Amino acid sequence: MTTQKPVVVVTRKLPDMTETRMMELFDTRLNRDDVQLSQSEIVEACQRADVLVPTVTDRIDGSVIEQAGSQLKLIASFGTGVDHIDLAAARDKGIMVTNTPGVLTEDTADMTLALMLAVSRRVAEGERLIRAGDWKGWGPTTMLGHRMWGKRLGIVGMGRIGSAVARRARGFGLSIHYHNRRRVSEEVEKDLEATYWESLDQLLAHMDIISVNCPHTPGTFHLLSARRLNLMKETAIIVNTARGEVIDEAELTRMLTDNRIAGAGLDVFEHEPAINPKLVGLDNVVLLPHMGSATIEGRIDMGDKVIINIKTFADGHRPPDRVFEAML
Ligand code: 8YV
Repeated sequence: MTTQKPVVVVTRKLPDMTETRMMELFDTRLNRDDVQLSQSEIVEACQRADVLVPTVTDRIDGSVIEQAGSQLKLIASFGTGVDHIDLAAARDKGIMVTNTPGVLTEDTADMTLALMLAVSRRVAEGERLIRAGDWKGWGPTTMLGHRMWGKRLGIVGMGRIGSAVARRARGFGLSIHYHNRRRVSEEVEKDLEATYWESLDQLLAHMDIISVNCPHTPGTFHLLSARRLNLMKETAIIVNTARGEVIDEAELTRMLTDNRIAGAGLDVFEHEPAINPKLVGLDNVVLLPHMGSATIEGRIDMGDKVIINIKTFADGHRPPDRVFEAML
């Protein structure tokens, strides 16, 4: 570090409590207006910061890292996903990267279940009907959705969030199936009453609900490719609270339009904040603006994690949430 108190540049407005503590501990530069930084402003921030605190909305690519000043030693990201950061470039330049895992698990799992329910039981559609003034009253065959109880849930990515989804889903009477790069321990499988499917193709072909809960990495980009999506049952629904890039969104949109799949609940998109206009016109889709982890409690916990990571680093210790080690 170049100064006693590290220069910490925060790219977005964080909770007041987090910002106040950061101002006390560090030489902190805030973005009070919350206007998203341009690429050149991000580069400029990297030229004066000892520590950069970006979010998912900032693209910290190879070019940004290359132009960063030699004083930049830590990127303490506010969020769990790190697909907005060129990790290899950061590592090559000796810049440590930390994130905020664990504290948004339960909130994201809650939102996953909310989307499953919303799509299965047509919650958003019913709400739209009332607001449009079109509700003519109860009818025995109107607004019929599908029962969740007794159906098969296929979780793609059985990490922290996938497991939290499984725990909740048991309570809704779903049987739990999963695919993961590595099979989880027998103990965890037993605890979650989860069945492992080595073949993702087979999992997709046999489930009623698919939940995407894996991170976006070069290896999971379009993991749910056009070919794989087309293996799903026509009656199946898919929910994504992970990253839009994991699904071939164009093909998913075509399938939803042609009723080759029953519905989708999407909290994340391939080209955020742009949304495929065709998705917006579909009734069998519930769309949310990337709010899976958006709780006040979660954001404060994320802020605490960022502060701990910076403080331990500034004090010459190894911050707890080092991304490179976690990836090994
Ligand atoms: C966060 C997320 O809100 O942490 C993540 O990976 O996707 C979000 O839920 C966002 O990343 C904040 O930067």
